[in-house]
Amino acid sequence: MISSHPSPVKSVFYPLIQQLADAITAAWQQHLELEPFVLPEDLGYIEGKLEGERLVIENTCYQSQHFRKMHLEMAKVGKNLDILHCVMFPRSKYALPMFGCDIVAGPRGISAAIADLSPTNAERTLSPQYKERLAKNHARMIFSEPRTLPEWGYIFSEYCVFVRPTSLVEEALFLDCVKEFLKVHCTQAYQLTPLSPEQQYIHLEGQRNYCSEQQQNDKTRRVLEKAFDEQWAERYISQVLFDVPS
Ligand code: BLA
Repeated sequence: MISSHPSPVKSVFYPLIQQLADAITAAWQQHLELEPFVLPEDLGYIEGKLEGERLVIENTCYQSQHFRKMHLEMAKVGKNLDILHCVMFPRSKYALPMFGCDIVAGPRGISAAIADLSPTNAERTLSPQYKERLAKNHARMIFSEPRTLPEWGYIFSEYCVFVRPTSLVEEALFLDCVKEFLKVHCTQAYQLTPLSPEQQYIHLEGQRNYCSEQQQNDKTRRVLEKAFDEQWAERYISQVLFDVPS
């Protein structure tokens, strides 16, 4: 059973997930001029149910001068799994990296917290302006349980943080990291001038590659397939989570 309609009641999420969601929307509102972005077929609020597990997805989506789509998703799978997923897709007119963040929390705390500003240019590197500001931030990002990226993780930058936070102090440090990424990203956007069509093509290719690699994440797919079905999961991954820009 799948239904999509306006959210009747707001779900209660793992505290760091709620704090991150609030910080992300606050940064967007503070730095950018937001316009609504309408998701395909009203996928704003979704409920699925299979094997007695209820999956609820709450989507928030905007666009702005620099970003084609800014997507924040909060999902609840049964009582045991809370997920935050966020991607900012730049307009190809601007030489901007992709902001991405994913948090997976269970009853025993957070198993995965990842955040990055991932390059989309041919060299797969961030600009010196980003590097300078992110290097300072990265030096503070010391966690007791860093995690190893999967094979497709080459899409991320050297400033990617992928950890299992083991205390409230580490959760707060991760929150701080995401806030800094967003501040750097949103303020840098205003420094840029539009690219030539040839350069735009290169950045678009970079985005396409990012999305097609992210689509290979079996862990995301499995959760969605279990709560809905294979076809629905494929459509949601390729059209909502990581739609490849045309
Ligand atoms: C991992 N993502 C995961 C995991 C789950 C999900 C269950 C495994 C957790 C773990 O290994 O501890 C599930 N994530 C979801 C679901 C959604 C979601 C169901 O977003 C959406 C409904 N993933 C992203 C983004 C990034 C990302 C934007 O969506 C990075 C910027 C990364 N998630 C990511 C990575 C892993 C992961 C790298 C670990 C994959 C691995 O270890 O193989």
